[in-house]
Amino acid sequence: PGLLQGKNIVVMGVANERSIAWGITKSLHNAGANLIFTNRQERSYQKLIKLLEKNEIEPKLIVSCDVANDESITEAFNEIKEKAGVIHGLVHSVAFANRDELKGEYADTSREGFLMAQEISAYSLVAVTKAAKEVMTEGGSIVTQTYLGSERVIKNYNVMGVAKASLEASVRYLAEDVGKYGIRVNAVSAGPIRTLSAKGVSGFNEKAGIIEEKAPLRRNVDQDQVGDATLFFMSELSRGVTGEVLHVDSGYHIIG
Ligand code: 0WD
Repeated sequence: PGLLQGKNIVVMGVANERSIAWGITKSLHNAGANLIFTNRQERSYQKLIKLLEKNEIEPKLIVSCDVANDESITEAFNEIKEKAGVIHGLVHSVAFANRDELKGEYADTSREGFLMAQEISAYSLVAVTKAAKEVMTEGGSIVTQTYLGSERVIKNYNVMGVAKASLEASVRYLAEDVGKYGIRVNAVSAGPIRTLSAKGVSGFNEKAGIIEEKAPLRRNVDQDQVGDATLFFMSELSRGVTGEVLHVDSGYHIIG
């Protein structure tokens, strides 16, 4: 049997075939998990239905959830509780910042843009952890997606880098809060991957090129590699690990 046989896992953030959450979906499905999906937009819902059909993945449940809205989060997790009873994992793969704040100088960030990036990209993990822990009555694992721009100044990443720093600090505080219930909280810090969201950050090609040149492995990572690292965090193989940020970036973060 697979590592996640009989486990109910919620995946948030499949927008299309390129989404990191889609690579994660394939890894978790291959390990035998029952998958529950949430998405924000009707457009993503239609894409998800087609992707699942094409890949012969039977979802346990699909619910709509806008992480900017407390009511939407409450409704989504109530429906999950009602229809699935218990969940054992949650994948948070959601972020947002205005495109015009992902270029130029960080010092030009607007108050509104700063708050929006924090709300959707960092506070959302806090809000969904609070809701998910009520349904994780047998213990569980929560995994979010972050990026090196939280630790270092990476050109154009700006307000999102600061939101990711907040997200990673939240991983540590949340890990302490829910550890007593047998729930672990970790993050995967992926190298640059060409997705819908990545298109919003100026100079993507440049970033990917630097990885091929400078990272120890001399190649970029893909959604499947992030998927397998997330599978590790979801499974009992990582039972001794919480509050951690694991770099899946061909080793780029160790290079000065
Ligand atoms: O290079 C990259 N692509 C990296 C991405 C490197 C390292 C980390 N990451 C992170 C991102 O910052 C994000 O946290 O991975 C996560 C997933 O990003 P992605 O796969 O690159 O992006 P994408 O395919 O655009 O998915 C982002 C999802 C979309 O899903 P839906 O179902 O809503 O279309 O985040 C969603 C976005 O729409 N999203 C929201 N979901 C719920 N409520 C919201 C919201 N308010 N806002 C955005």
